[in-house]
Amino acid sequence: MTSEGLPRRTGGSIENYDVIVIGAGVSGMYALHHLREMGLSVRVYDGASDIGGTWWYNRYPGARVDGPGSPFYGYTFANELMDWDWAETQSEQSAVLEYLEHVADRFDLRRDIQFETWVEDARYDEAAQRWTVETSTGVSATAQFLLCAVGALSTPNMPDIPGINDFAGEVHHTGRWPHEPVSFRNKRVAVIGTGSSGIQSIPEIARDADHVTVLQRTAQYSFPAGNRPITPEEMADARENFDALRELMHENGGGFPFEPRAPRSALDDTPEQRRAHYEELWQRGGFKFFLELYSDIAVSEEANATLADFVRDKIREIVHDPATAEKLLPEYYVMTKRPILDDGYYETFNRENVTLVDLREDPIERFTATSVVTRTGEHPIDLLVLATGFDAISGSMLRLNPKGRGGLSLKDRWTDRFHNYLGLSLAGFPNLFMIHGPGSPGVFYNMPLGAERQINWIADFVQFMREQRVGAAEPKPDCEATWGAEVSAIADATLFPRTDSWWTGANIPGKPRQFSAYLGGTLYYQRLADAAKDYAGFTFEQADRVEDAEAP
Ligand code: NA7
Repeated sequence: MTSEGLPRRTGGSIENYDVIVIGAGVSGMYALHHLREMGLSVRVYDGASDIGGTWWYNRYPGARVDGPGSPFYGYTFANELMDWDWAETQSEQSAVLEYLEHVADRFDLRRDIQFETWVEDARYDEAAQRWTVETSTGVSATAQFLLCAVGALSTPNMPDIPGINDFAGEVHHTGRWPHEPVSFRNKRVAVIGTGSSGIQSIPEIARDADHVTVLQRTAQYSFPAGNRPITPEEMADARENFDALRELMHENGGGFPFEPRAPRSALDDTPEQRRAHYEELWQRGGFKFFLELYSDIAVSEEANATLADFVRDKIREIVHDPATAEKLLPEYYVMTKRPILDDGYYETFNRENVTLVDLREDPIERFTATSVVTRTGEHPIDLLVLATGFDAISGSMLRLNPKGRGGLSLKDRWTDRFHNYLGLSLAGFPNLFMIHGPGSPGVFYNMPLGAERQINWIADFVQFMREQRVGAAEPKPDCEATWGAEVSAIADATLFPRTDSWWTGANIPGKPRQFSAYLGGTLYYQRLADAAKDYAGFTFEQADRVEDAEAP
């Protein structure tokens, strides 16, 4: 197949493609490669200056892979990419970015990516059966398909605190970290936020800064990252057995190369056995902690309390000052906010130069040019770190705000909940696909692998549409409703929706409160396979305008 016969450029400013991909992160890069291999013309736009998405932006000190360890956080589509040498299990940001640069070079991706180009508008043209995008550089482009690889964690959440814009010192959001080094030396630093980004960066900042004030709204459960060098033997083994490991990853509910474990309740063990089990996992550290846990931690309040108590005891044990330890004790159901991996987070509060402010009892009142003022006093600071997270999962799609049939905007469609089908398509928005959007496993799955699997499905669907000379396809509203009910039913059987988190949208004022990830593990991929048998969940319009001589 080739482009649809329309000129690639008309009048110098309108370009026409088969597929427009928004985002050149892990997902967008693979989408470009795979769709281009199919013979489609593809154009990728990204606001950043180079590839990498989340790994391009999140350069804060301590930023590391905190999901599946290397070498299994990466692409699986080409065995040769396993030749890459990973140094550590929890690779640092620069190592992941280097790997992605290598992938971009190896598959010559950059020639079809336009960087420093923000897609400002995306509109569906019903008559043409095509999407038109307008970009910040003045270039407009059209394509039959719009693939939104806009990132599940890429729209920063900027706190709205009185006087914050009056603060005269440096201000950096962890998700928009400067490329030039940030020096903390001889500086008094305040960090707002104790999610993964805050907890990864605070120990690093504290090593250099004169003083660090940690402004904590919610005390967190954090677990040892267990980072260590990867041995040459481990790399050799992973390379040799990658075909089998990939299969294991497909069979595992989280996309990891681990054998499925027989379910075992925390309540079947004695308190001593449980403690020994938790202690062993704690000492080993890493994401495997969560995968080797009892199977009912996230569903039974009683089982949950056993792990929560264990971590609270650890905090009391590690932190010397009892008053500080008390403030650090989390109260929510453990695991119901994104589990955090750290390297010496709680220990950092034993340093002389670190102060913890519990914002629940001592809230921020305002910023001045030189300080942050809380109810009980003023903290003079030189530099402010916003580790305040993201408008996650649905946020980047809402910021793009595509306009579908009849000009309906996504913002107007997603007022009550994040309607979607299979976590990748939207009724009223034909030929538009999302990667890691609401309704998909997204952040609950090994993300590069999840992206590959969604993109492979979308690519097969595109192929099917072109073979059938279909111009437009969109999901049926009743299939969206059934999908939404399934996503919610699975989540409601767990403790996850009971906690305020970015998984539920609770971190962004005014967002629909909905647990938006699909928690069914491998069932998701079964559902995708079933849907692709006859694509009965979609309505189709024949191609009226697509004049592709070579299309079947
Ligand atoms: P998170 O996990 O959303 O953490 C953000 C933190 O910032 C969290 O502690 C929030 O407290 C806090 N926050 C947000 N807004 C405010 C305001 N206005 N005042 C005080 N505190 C605030 O984002 P991360 O970047 O750490 O991690 C995102 C994911 O990236 C991570 O899970 C990995 O998957 C990679 P809250 O808990 O909401 O009370």
